[in-house]
Amino acid sequence: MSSLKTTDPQVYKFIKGEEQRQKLGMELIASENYVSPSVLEALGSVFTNKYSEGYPGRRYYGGQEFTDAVESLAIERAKKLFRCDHANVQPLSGAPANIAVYFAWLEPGDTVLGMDLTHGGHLTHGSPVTHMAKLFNFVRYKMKDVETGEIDYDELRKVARKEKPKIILAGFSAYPREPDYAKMKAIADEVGAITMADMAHIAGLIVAGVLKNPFDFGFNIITTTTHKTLRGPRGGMILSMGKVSNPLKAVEKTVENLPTLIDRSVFPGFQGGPHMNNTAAKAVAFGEAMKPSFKVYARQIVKNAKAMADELMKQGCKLITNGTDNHLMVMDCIKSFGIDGKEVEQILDKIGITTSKSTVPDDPLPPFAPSGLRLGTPAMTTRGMKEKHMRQIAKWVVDAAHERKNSKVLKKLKKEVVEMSLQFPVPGIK
Ligand code: DSN
Repeated sequence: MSSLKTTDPQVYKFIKGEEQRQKLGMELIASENYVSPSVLEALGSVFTNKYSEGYPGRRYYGGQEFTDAVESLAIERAKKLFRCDHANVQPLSGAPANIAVYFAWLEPGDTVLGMDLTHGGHLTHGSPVTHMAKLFNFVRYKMKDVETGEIDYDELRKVARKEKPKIILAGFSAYPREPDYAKMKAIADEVGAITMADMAHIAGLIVAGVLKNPFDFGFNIITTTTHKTLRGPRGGMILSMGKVSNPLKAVEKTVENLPTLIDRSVFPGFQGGPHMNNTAAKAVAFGEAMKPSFKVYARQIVKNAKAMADELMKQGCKLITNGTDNHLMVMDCIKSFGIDGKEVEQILDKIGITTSKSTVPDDPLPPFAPSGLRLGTPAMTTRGMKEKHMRQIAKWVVDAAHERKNSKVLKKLKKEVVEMSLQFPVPGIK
């Protein structure tokens, strides 16, 4: 960064500071990861200079020889990874991807049936604070048993029959188990809804074959972010099944036409020019996810999460659903330590372990200081850590929470965290 260092030392200093933070600390935020140096190079490439409104072969600007090629490559790789008919790689992130789907299929006032936010659903699945909640009617399902994580499919069917949703939405940002996609699809068929899976958190685990692919159960649409377990640049993507046709021509609203409806919803319906440096970086990340080593990585993420969950429970912590089948776990901090998730997050910040507070099912506490804490293993697995390291991290989490008033102990824990972090380099950081 010799140019930046000279021209803008302030920004240079912040980037270097962030590099140090990432290098010396441990990243347990379940939705974060470290991209490869190749993804970073594509992100920092001259593709950032280019406007490419439209789709490959059908753009509103000239000079698209290489942008067309790179977007087509990203699309082909995404389709192969998820085994689907169509991929739109232009959504700027997960929220725009979800919103584009709603606008592709719904009319104002239509109903979507999704998971309750405190049970693991996501803000963009119709939280009352979102703009989407003003336009569409979002209704909810929950877990039947928070001890096992089993979704209440009877209730889901009851609500679906009553509310007649146009979309049944599977997908979560804080749910440690796997849903029964077949049951959801059957209920959707009963009430004439399409099925959408927001797989942002687990996309990497799906393409690696570690978790089930909703398309194998007849789902119509998958939305996802491209960072998180997929380990690409920050961005979004919509995958779908159906007939692919010219996105610049209007089509009838049918299930068969979903790919075209989605394309038209993303552009010109919702977004302007796609970020082509991001598209290039997505193509690189998808290429990486096709390699056999990615399968090994994804399997290790889950092994690590299970080890961390097991150790936390051995140390007396209460986890929602008593464990995990994926990359994340949610700890009830009130039950585990008698303090809320915000406080535990702040204590862990002091020792160099980064986490994110989280609600627990039907949380009586507010979202900014909720009862829970979410932890995940994708990032530390990228750095090469294995089960024994996860157990050690779990012990540090518990020690820090118990010894929160003892600054001497916290200082000692931070030193240990830094020492172990330095043994596991962050890709792209020297
Ligand atoms: N903000 C992401 C997460 O942390 O789960 C989801 O959008």
